[in-house]
Amino acid sequence: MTLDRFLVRNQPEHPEASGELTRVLDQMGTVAKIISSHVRRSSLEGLKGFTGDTNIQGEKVKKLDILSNDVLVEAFEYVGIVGAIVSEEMDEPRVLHSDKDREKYVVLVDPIDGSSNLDVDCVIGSIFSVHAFDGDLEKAILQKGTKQVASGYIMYGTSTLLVYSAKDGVHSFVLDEEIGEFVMDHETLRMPRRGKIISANFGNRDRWAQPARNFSDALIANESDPYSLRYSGALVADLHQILHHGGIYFYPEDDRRPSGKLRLLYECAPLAMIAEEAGGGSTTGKDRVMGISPQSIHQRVPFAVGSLYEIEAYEKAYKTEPTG
Ligand code: AFP
Repeated sequence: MTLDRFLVRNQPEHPEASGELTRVLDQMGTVAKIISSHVRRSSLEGLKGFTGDTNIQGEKVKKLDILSNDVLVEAFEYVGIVGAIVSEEMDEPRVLHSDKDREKYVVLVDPIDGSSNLDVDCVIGSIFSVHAFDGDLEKAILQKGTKQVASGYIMYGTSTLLVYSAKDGVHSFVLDEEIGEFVMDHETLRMPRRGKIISANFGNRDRWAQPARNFSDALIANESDPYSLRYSGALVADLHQILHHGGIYFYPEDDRRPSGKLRLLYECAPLAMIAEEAGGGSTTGKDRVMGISPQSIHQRVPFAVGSLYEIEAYEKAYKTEPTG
């Protein structure tokens, strides 16, 4: 079953069964193939390293970040029904069309997640979220995660995978490079209720908010049923592993970053939706990530995502020791 066939087969199940969401998701598949081919050839094409610029987040921009951003903008300009793109790499939303009758969606993306991994040939990803758009751009962008029409990620690892949900479960496809198609590897991905993986940057442990420290200390102290630490530097890769084996990824607020590091609209909310659709959850510690009303396009939030058991324990740690 290829991605395009699956999208057409499932079309009537989408809330907007006009075929237009199918076009957006199908185009995401094309984007994934193009970026994947650049990733695979990044050493040969001289795509490693920085451009010399700094983005709105204050982070140094990599060549592949920009190239992937351009691929996404061009691809959705072509589709016609996407009114605008919001990207980690662009200060402001990029308006693609102003034909009010045709625009149906806004696409929000992190073109390359974990880009520091690229220079050492480790796993990276792309994250996307699709919002409905009825002509009011700000309203369309600043929507709660619960309002997402679809979301997903692409993982450039040993294989290239595309994982998405259109609120009908989580579907996973692997790129067959010989035929140039995404082929289904899991029709429905379900996350274990409790897992074995703990994924966080423990180098920051002493800076974390106290509840996050208490939570991780308690998990690690459990000698009878120990957790395995897995942290790759690419959220997509860590979440993908947790989807299969269960556990928790967290990037809490710390004394340098009171709102955490990760961006709500194009990192946390789309992956929170994937987790929830797979039977897991996501929280800031205090609030369900999917329920947060965004205030700005590049807003950051503390983020934990994973199996229900670990997410509940994380929230309990915040209730027991509130951060104020
Ligand atoms: P970039 O997308 O800017 O490379 O950051 C990656 C990321 O957002 C997420 O994918 C990682 O889990 C996390 O940041 C890594 O951050 P630290 O290096 O601070 O652990």
